[in-house]
Amino acid sequence: MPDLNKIMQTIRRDAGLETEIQQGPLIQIEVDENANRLPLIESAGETYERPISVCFAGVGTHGVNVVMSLKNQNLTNELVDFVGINSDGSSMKELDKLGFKDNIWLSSVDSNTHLGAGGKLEVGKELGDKYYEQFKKRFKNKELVLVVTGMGGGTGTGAAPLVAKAAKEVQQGKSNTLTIGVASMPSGEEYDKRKIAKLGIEELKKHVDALIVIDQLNLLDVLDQENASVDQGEELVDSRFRIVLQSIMDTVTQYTKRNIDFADVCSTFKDCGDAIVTTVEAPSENVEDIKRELVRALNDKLLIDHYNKIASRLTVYHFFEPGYSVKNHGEVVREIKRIFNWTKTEDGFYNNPVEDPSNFEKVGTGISEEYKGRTKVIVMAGGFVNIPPGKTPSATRAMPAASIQPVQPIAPTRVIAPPPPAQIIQSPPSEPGEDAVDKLIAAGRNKGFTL
Ligand SMILES: Nc1nc2c(ncn2[C@@H]2O[C@H](COP(=O)(O)OP(=O)(O)OP(=O)(O)O)[C@@H](O)[C@H]2O)c(=O)[nH]1
Ligand SMILES: [Mg+2]
Repeated sequence: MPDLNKIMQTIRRDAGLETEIQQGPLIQIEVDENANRLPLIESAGETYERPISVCFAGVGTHGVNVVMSLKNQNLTNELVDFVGINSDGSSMKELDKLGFKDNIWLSSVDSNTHLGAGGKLEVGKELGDKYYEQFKKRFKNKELVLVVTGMGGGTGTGAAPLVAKAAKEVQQGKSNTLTIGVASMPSGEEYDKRKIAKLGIEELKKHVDALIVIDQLNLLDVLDQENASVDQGEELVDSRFRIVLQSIMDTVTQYTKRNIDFADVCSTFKDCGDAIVTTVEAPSENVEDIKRELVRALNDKLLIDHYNKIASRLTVYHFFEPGYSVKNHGEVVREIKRIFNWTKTEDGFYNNPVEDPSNFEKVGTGISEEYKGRTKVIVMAGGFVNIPPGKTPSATRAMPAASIQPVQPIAPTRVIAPPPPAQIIQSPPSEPGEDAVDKLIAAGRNKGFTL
C-alpha cells in the first residue's frame, strides 16, 4: 500500500503549502472503532463531517403517528433527531413509551389539560405561538427539518406552519439548509375537514422550502375498493409518508461515484413550493418494467396532479448493478423527463422548457452488486409551472380509477440504516496518473458502490 502521508507531502510541496500545514497530512481519514459514524475528512485544516443534521418533527396526532411508525419500522438512527409535537397528552405518553425523548407537549393555552385542540385551527395556532421559542431551540443546528403532519384537525393544521416557520428562522442565512413539509389532506369521509386543511396547507406552504402533499381523498381509487380494510388504507397513507422520508434520507446519506448530495437536494427544493418525491423499483431485465412503475408512482392519485405542469427542477438518482446498459439508463431518465413535461428535442432528448435561473437538473447513479437483477430510481421534482396554453402535455395522465391495480403498501426499499460501523478505510492503490486526492476522498465515500 502506498504511503498516503508521503503522497500528501508531495502534493503539498508541489502546491507550495508546506509552510502552512506542517502538522499532519493534508487529508486525514480518522478511524474510531467505537464512533459508529462516517469518517471525518480533514482537508487543509478544515474538518468535513459528512452526515448532515436532520430532524423529523411530527406535529399533531397524525404527524406523531407517522413518526411512531418510523420507529416501528426501524427507520431511526442517530443521524435523525425525532421530535413529537402535540397537544394530546396520551399521544405524548405513547411517544415516551417508545423511547422518543425531548418531545414538545403543547399544553393548553388556558389550563394544563391533556386534551387536543378539538379540531380548532385557532387553538392549534395559539399553541404554536406559545411554544414558538421552544421549537426554535429544538431546531438549533438542524440543516434539514422535515415537518410531518396531518391537516384537518386543530393541532397539526394550526401549529405545523409555526413549527416550520421556527425551523426556517433558525436556518436563516445559512446556505444548504432546508425545511420540507410532508402533509396529508383528509379523506372523503371527512369532507368538511378539507376546508380547514386547505387553509393549513396554504399557511404551511408559506414557511417551508418544499411541500409534499399526500391527499387521502383518492384513497379509495388507489385501494382495492371491494376488499381493502381501513387499516390497509391507513398503512398505505403511512407508507407514502415513509417513502418520501426514506427517499430523501437515502439520497443524503449514501455516496456513490455520481453522487447526489444534500447541496443538490437543496438546489431541487429551496423555495420550490409543491414537490413530489418517490422511489420506484423493478426487475432490471426489461426496461419497460421500471418505466411502467415510474408512470404509476409519479401519477399516484395521492400526490399532486401535475399532468399540465412542468417540473423545472428535477433530480434523478438511478441505482443498478454493474453492466446495466447505458441505453436503459437513458430511457429511464428520458421517461421521467417526459412525465414531467420536458420538451422532446429532434434528437430524442428532453429539454427543460422553463426559463428560470432556479432551474435544476441532476442525474446521479449508484452502481452496485446490491442491485443484482433489479433497478431503483429515486425521483425528486419541484418548481412546477403550468404548461403554456395550447401546448399538449407529453405527460401521461393519471390512470382512471378503474384501471389502477390495487397498490400494496410499498415497504421501504432500504431502512435508513445507521451509518456503517467505523471501519478502517484502506486507500485504493494509487495507479500511475491517478489523482491521489480524489482517490482518498472516494475511499471515504465509497459505501458499497463501485467507483
Ligand atoms: N391515515 C391516517 N390519518 C390520520 C391518522 N391520525 C389522524 N389522521 C387524520 O389526520 C387529520 C388530522 O387529524 P389529527 O392528526 O388527529 O388532528 P390533530 O392535528 O391532532 O388536531 P386535534 O386532534 O384537533 O388537536 C384528520 O383528517 C384525521 O382523520 C392516522 O394515523 N392515519
Ligand atoms: Mg389530535
